[in-house]
Amino acid sequence: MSADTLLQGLRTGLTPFLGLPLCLDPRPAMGVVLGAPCDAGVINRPGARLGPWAMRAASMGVGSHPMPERLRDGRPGRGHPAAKGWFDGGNIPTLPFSLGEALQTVQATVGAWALAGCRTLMLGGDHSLTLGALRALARKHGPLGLLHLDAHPDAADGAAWGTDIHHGTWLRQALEEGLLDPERVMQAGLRAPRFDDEELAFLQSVGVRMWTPADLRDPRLALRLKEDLAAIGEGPAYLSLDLDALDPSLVPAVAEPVPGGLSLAETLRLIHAARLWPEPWVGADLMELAPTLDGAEASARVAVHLALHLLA
Ligand SMILES: [Mn+2]
Repeated sequence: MSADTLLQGLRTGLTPFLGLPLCLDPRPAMGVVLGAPCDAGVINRPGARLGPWAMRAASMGVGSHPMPERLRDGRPGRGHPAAKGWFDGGNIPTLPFSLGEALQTVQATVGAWALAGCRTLMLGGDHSLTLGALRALARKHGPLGLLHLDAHPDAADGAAWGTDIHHGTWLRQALEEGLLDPERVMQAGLRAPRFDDEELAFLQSVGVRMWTPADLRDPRLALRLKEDLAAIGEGPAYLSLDLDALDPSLVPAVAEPVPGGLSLAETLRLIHAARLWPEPWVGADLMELAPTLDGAEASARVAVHLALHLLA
């Protein structure tokens, strides 16, 4: 399948994500991958509007499903996501100039696919766009659980920049709009230096489960970690990955890299915890890849690797 994908990409010059069949109109299926090419919500280093193209290009011919984590466990491969009913739905037609309009377009597009019964994997785009997807999916499923991997809490008070919505506020918005079940929200990878601690106090006050890299690595907290990860999936849940959760030595091409991040193995362990949930996640995203900052396609390759595990 991956050889076909590579040949098809060479022949056509088109590179749908992982070689999935392209389908621009919502239809009943297992799921759809949607690009979200907007970075109007970025504070410092822009470029994430080009993320969907970079991830599609980096996905050409890499293979269709992950190597089993351990060859000795004898489990067979899980097959190509196309065979399980995944499509590439193209890009959400966000315009680059207005974040408000982009959020409405994301909500409408994700909502239309969700209405057709599809799970959605969004390729960002900056992290503010997650709010549009959550608005769409909470309308269908009710308040969602959220596993949020990020260096930053993304729950700033909008007053600091004079706007309620940017890539550092979407989680607060989602909580205040009732899109999430706060007791089923978990953040992992938090480590960004603080301007103040109001944001952390807010998250603690609503019951969000917060994990720094050091906490994740503390063996005394292993049971607690397992319990928290399980709790997120006790109802419909969303999985949101800011690529800056990973260490910048691995993923430098993000808007706000922060040293001391997660390894690939740590990130995969968190993603794999979702496999133990009673129901598969209803939506997921990979946000903040800014390919203009990438060298040797390294960050985009990591994003594709994570996507393969999300779809496995
Ligand atoms: Mn983020």
